[in-house]
Amino acid sequence: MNPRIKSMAEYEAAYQQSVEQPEQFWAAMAHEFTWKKKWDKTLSWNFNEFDVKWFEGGQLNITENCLDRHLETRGDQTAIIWEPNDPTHTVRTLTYRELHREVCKAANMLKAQGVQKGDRVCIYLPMVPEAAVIMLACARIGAIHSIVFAGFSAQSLTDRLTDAECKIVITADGAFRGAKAIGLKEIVDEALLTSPTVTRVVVLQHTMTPVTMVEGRDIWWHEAVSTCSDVCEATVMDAEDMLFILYTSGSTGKPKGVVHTTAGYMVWAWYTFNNVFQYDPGDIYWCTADVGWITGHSYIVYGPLLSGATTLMFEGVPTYPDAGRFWQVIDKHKVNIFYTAPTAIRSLMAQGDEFVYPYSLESLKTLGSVGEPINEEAWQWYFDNVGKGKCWIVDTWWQTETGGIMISPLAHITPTKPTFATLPLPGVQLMLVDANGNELEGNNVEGNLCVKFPWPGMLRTTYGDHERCRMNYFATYSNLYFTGDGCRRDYDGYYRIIGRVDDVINVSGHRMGTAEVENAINEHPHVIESAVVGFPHPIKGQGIYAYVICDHMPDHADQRKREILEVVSKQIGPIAKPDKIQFVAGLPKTRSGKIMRRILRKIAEGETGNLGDTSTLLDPSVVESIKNGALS
Ligand code: 7RM
Repeated sequence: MNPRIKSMAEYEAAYQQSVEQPEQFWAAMAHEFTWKKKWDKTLSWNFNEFDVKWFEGGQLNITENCLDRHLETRGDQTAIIWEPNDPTHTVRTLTYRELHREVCKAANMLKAQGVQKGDRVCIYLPMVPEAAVIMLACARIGAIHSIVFAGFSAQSLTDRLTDAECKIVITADGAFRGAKAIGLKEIVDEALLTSPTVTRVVVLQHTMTPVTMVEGRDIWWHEAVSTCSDVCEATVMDAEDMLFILYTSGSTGKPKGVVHTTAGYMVWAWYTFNNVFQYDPGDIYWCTADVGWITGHSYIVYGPLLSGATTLMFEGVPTYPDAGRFWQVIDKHKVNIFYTAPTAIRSLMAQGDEFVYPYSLESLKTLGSVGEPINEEAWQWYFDNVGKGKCWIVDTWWQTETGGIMISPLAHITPTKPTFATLPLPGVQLMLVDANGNELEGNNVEGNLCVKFPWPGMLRTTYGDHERCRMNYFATYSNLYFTGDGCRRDYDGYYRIIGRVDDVINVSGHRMGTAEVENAINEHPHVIESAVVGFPHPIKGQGIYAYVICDHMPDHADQRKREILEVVSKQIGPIAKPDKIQFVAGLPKTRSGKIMRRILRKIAEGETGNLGDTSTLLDPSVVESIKNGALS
């Protein structure tokens, strides 16, 4: 079977084979790679205990497949193009050969700092090529990277460092974001006051922001690598050895560390990248995500490099120096494939078409969307104004846990329909179920989205707590992976993702647990209790609406609101700041003490009439008073 699908007939054949003979299908794909030793058993699995292994007994190193494998054929081809925050600053490029050298140097640097196979390395960096270099350097020596998005607060960083027991943090003096420079090292210093496992900090010089270096703990990247050799043999890894941890929010508690392992993730990132985007040699590919999110892992770094692609990394923001920045970068680098999030599309659409018109955008062939449902208006604007009516739009549905794209059109192959992620990729066996777990068969049905068979890129556990992982994903419905999303299958059998059905909200494509935000708000000394829900937001997709009970109704409500925003920023990061805060005297609770979020959601949506059944409430009168004080 040729790994690259070229027509709908080939898609159908590949899909069918992937269901009927999954092991043969994925074994054929895995043979495309360089292995130290081929695997003994392609797949073993059990969803109820949750134990999944792909390519067991196989040995390899993913960086040999990202780098060494390409040296002979495309060593001088550009691997990474880096576009800085400031358009007047110099672009950097790294060929595959140069990237290979940088990775080997950084790998030797990590070794020299005492990092060993299996150790966890935290990466807290801006969008610079060194972020990709250090990820691959970790993988080169079998260390497990845990990237923390550089917009998260010191407290969030501490939580993640502690959970993964990281030994070392790789950071920078600062990060440029539009007109601002953010002091990253300062945030790391604060986080390390309460992160006992970290004994070393490597600091990349980037913004030239002055920093304090702690004697015996902190070292400069450029000094540490200066003496390192650019030759580093790749450590032999087992197929199921951990490749990375990435923290993501769920409906309860603190974010959990989703674990991906080596071979399955590799095959999935590569297979999905190739087929969804239909990447052709020479194409310039740009994904606007940050490497701190799974999209950055799979579709800025691993997927493209495994495929020998040229991947563009952008340090800046869509609106700096103005709202034409994305389009200017596309023309400047002749980008062929562009992958971004609906929230970015909506915010640029709101700025007016005059920011798009000056640019030709004629290099574009394919446009991608990811992170949240794309509404029809945004889809159409993207198609008409960015794609000029001639580009394919691939609306890609997937999750941190899935490792890579699961439902998506194949560019220039699958007929698209606005707002539909369309069809599952080969290897993805979906099932829609009702609340009781009964399968919804046939078309024109809507229910909870599950997957009934393992795919190579799926998570293997959540770090340090396998039972939590099993409970989260495999206990809701027997023998199924539950995604947490609601989904409709239409008359054509096409899938449309509706959104989360659990207590997770999606704000500008950022996943957040309502409990996480509530816990942050509750840190304010005058807050007694809070309840957080999402509400429809024209740009962000969902906004955050917080109902807050204080010890006394605050006299200076605006002041108190500002304090709460400050607390949330400190606990999680600015992305978690509520859009609306309503002070309330009580929350609608059932007799067993559960907050009825359904009611709060309706009020946040602006619903003033029917709120459904409130008869099970302990005190139905609180609903009236919340309704009266609702913020429009
Ligand atoms: C890749 C990523 C996952 C959640 C997921 C959905 C939502 C993602 C789409 C989408 C509708 C899409 N990973 N989601 N892609 N909803 N259409 N194309 O975003 O772990 O951060 O979030 O995002 O709710 O469960 S994530």
